Amino acid sequence: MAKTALITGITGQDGSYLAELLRTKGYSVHGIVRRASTYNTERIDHLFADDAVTQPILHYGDLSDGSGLRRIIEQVQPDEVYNLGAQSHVRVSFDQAEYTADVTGLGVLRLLEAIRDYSQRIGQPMRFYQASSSEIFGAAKPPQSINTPFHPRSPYAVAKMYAFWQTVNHRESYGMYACNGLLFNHESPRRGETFVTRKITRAVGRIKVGLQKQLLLGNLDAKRDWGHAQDYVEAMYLMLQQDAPGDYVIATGEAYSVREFAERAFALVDLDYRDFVQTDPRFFRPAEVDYLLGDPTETNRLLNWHPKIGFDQLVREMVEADLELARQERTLLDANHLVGLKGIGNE
Ligand code: NAP
Ligand code: G4F
Repeated sequence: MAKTALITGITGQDGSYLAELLRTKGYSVHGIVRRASTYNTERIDHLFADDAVTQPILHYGDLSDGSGLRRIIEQVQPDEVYNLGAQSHVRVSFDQAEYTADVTGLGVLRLLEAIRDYSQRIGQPMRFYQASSSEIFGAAKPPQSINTPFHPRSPYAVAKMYAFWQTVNHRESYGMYACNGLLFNHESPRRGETFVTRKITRAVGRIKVGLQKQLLLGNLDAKRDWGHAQDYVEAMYLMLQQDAPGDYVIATGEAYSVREFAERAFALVDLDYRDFVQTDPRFFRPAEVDYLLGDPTETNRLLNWHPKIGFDQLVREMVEADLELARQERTLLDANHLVGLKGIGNE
């Protein structure tokens, strides 16, 4: 029998790659999409070009709407639930702290309780994956492993920490198969354009074709352990295929600064980042996470998971995709079609 998976956040970067992966494994994939005034399925539209049998089935829902989540769980009866939905931007969480706590924190409790009640009622266990984050390590000294104490530094990180412990608590209290994946930063050409890597590679493409003159950034010295989202969704899947549930750190074990990312990205199109990048106080955060470097040794052993795509390949893939996008924008502009910059300006 084919397994059924339900993905919250299917329209996001990770949700789109996970939906692709689960399809290749023969799953029937369902996804929760929040209602917006414009279409927000751009990252998964290609999945609807294929055979109708393998297309994901989408449901309107929202992590702030517990009764809607319960209804979807009862309709879909999934074997596995992947909770990837969140207000996921750290900088924005300082502006929308209460909303972030509601969706990124409480949303997990709503989902866990819906699963608990329905599983108990029909006697069918469901496996649960929580998209936890390296952000909850925050100010903790690197390298961070599963044994490192948490020290969150933003409303987002505090909400993810709450969600982490709710997931552990449902495992310990009710025997649920519930896992936390503490994923370090992972990127791709599908990364949201207001996260720093994509902000850089979008600018590289646009500057190269003459659509942008400079790039304003915040803290260039922050360091992150950057992997590729395609590798990381494989780890999510593996976590739900083990004999027992657990919590896992997913990382590459290598860290680079924002400055190093920018340097390499600009160099790939024969430009010097110092000619274009300027710092702007708008992009600094009230509290910064200076240095995230994961120790994935335990995970490598337990899940036999190893990332395949390294830092250089990641930067190259993102730059190439965004250069192509910028060329398309250039063509549109030359044909008198408007090309607008997105974002509200402090992300
Ligand atoms: P993303 O691209 O920002 O996607 C977030 C998803 O959540 C989108 O589908 C979004 O829908 C959905 N969403 C937002 N608010 C929602 C709500 N109120 N109800 C239901 N869905 C909602 O994030 P990502 O990079 O794929 O990350 C996936 C998950 O992993 C997130 O929980 C994130 O916090 C976590 N995480 C990410 C990283 C990373 O480096 N990427 C690392 C650690 C943890 P729209 O498309 O409509 O906006
Ligand atoms: O790309 P970022 O916005 O990602 P951040 O804050 O590390 O969060 C991401 O990774 C987390 C995992 O650790 C996820 F949980 C979370 O959902 C998200 O996916 O910023 C990375 C670094 C920060 O130190 C930031 O201060 O880049 C620095 N930075 C410098 N200038 C900038 C900018 N970040 C952004 N977004 N924009 C800038 O102009």
